[in-house]
Amino acid sequence: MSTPAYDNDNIFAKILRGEIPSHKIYEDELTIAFLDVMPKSDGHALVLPKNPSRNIFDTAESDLNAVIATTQKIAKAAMAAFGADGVTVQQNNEGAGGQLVFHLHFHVVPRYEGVELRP
Ligand code: DGP
Repeated sequence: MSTPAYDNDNIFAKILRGEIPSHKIYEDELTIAFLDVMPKSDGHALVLPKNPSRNIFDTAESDLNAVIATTQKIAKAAMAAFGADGVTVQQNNEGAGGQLVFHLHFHVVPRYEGVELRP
């Protein structure tokens, strides 16, 4: 299997370059997190490596390690900040895997007892 090349014009690349706005909630040397514009629950956030990678198939292990460490921080913060009862972490790869934006990202979706996710 060969992974298509990284597209510098994807929407998250533009957010990383500051060309379009986002509601940023966390940033460090290697990663960034911001709120999803189509949240499936209150506090739905996305965690990305700053370095370009399309998805799990082409990302460097160092970026993957950094992004999962940040995902843990954001998941814990969601519990505290939003009073969530749990958190779903999701990561989609390629169109068939549900990926719409082709810069690697993890969804951090706070969950609330008795509340269904939005479509
Ligand atoms: P995925 O299907 O895993 O590629 O999820 C892409 C997510 O990106 C989807 O939940 C909606 C979100 N999204 C799309 N465009 C934007 C945008 O311009 N800003 C933000 N913050 N999120 C976006």
